[in-house]
Amino acid sequence: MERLHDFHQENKRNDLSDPIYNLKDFLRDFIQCLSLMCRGSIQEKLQWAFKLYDLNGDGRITKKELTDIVCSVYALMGRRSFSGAEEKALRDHVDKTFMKMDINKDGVVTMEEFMEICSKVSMRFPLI
Ligand SMILES: [Ca+2]
Ligand SMILES: [Ca+2]
Repeated sequence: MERLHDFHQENKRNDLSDPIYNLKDFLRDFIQCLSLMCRGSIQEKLQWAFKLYDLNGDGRITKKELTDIVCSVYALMGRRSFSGAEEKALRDHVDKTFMKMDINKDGVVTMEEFMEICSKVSMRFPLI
């Protein structure tokens, strides 16, 4: 599992245009991570997912980190700008999602809260 986190952290640091971290290295690491994801337990996969959201690696997900991830997903889908109404709807959605995830309402989502919420969701929508 640490290897998955290391991969994520490395990709945050490495610019893929950097010749030191070339395509061959990237593909090797990516394939290793896919392999681990396929073999890992549900708990390991959720821990890895938490670390993806925890952008600064401090063990807590903030609303800004969740917002940044959602915006990154939209950017990957080709959406880089939003109308005022779309941006408000997006922020409202992030706010509601974050409020559900932040069980003790202290302004951050811990690994424990993340795991608890994900387990409730997976009970409603069982993973095959
Ligand atoms: Ca964080
Ligand atoms: Ca919390």
